Amino acid sequence: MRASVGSRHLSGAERIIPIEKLEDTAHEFVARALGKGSLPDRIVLGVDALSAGSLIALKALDLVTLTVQGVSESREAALKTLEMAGVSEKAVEDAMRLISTGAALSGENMRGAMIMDARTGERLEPDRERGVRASRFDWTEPASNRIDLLLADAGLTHFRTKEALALATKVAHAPAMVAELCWSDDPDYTAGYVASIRTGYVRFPFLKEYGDPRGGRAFFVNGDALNTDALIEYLQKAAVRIAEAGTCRSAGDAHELFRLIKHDAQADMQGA
Ligand code: WAQ
Ligand code: MG
Repeated sequence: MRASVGSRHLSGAERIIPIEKLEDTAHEFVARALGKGSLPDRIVLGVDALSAGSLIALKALDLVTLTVQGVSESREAALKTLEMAGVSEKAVEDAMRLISTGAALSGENMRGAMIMDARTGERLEPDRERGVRASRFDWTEPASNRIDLLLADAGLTHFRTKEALALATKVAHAPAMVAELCWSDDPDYTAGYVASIRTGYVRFPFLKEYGDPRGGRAFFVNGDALNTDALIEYLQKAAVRIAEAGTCRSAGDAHELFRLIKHDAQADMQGA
């Protein structure tokens, strides 16, 4: 669903559902489009059939929140987390600079993500104004109910957290993906995250200052293994359902954070 007034985007949403839920979901989406304050003058509902065999089932990344308030301390810990995932310091610095100043060619926020070489920081997305948008991901109903409980226990009840965790889980499993860095472009929403298979979803409540309208996403990739067309096809078109929740924990300082995610990465390697 996409709702707009003139050329201004008002709201949008997407689900992957069994066909029995189609009428209810269409109803819910129209209600959502009408409930956003300003009245849309255009609502677009699109429905695509997906064959059951094409659905990819994934387990959600484990989530850890670093509960510190300082932006520079959080960005420093985000840098170290990205380094643990295999991203170079230069690539992280380039990404943070671009996201905090407007990564689009025009100097605005992008609607989608940058694709960056994890070693050199070189930008690889074909459209540097819009970026690449990940779509076609959703929770199965049991996993959705389970993650709602776990997130609520952790005090994380904002819809953005659940949605970002699903997006990050899909993105982390993309071909040639190394890690992702994100923070919101909403001036009131200061949280951001680093995500990768190795580190899980590492959440930072203050990755930018309150009131800052800049935000964005960087997908860091292994340039040697990259097939850009295959990557973009996966991000935009592969239908991913998160069928199992991961854990939700918190760390009081960076040392505890790195201990937790290092321990997890080693346990995964031994389990593999
Ligand atoms: N695919 C790729 N990039 C996207 C997408 C997408 N589907 N949607 C947004 N972006 C990019 C775009 O550059 C936006 O400016 C930027 O990401 C931020 O988007 O509590 O709310 O929707 O743990 O503002 C992260 C922390 C919140 C969540 C992310 O992003 C938490 C958020 P927003
Ligand atoms: Mg936003």
